[in-house]
Amino acid sequence: MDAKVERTFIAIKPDGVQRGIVGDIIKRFEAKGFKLVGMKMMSASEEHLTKHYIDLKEKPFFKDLIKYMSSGPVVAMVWEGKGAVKTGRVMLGETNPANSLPGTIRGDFCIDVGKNIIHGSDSVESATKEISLWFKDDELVTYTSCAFSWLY
Ligand code: DAT
Ligand code: MG
Repeated sequence: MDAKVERTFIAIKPDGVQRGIVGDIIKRFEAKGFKLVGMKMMSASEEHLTKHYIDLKEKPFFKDLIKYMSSGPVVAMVWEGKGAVKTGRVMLGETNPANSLPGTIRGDFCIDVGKNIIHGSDSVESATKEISLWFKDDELVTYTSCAFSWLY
């Protein structure tokens, strides 16, 4: 695969939506140079979220996590670009906002691990799985960004 078309799944969690941080988050990914190829707002079911977080099923916080994630709408997105998965994680900060540096999304906008406002895929493999769980093929858009030749 061409490195420039690596894709990551990013979701603004219900607290990020309720607190009005959607625009700030999108702005950071746009400003970085990543290309938005899919976006939708939806209320995710517990069943859907259980599939998304299946690897954490045995964790003591799993039930609360599903309750929190299904407590309101989320904004699901797919961002594309060179190193989108790894760089996306760097932009998010650490899982626990207390360990996230200022300048990262979690470092700048939230306090508690149970309300950490944003999800980002942790590997190219999980990104592929998550994108196919959250988006149908025809919900992802193919287009050429006019910024492309100024970024690469
Ligand atoms: P990340 O979202 O950084 O990929 P993860 O996949 O390990 O982190 O966990 C998914 C979410 O579960 C995380 O964003 C917040 C919640 N979570 C993780 N560890 C937790 C903990 N120790 N207590 C409460 N919630 C936790
Ligand atoms: Mg994770």
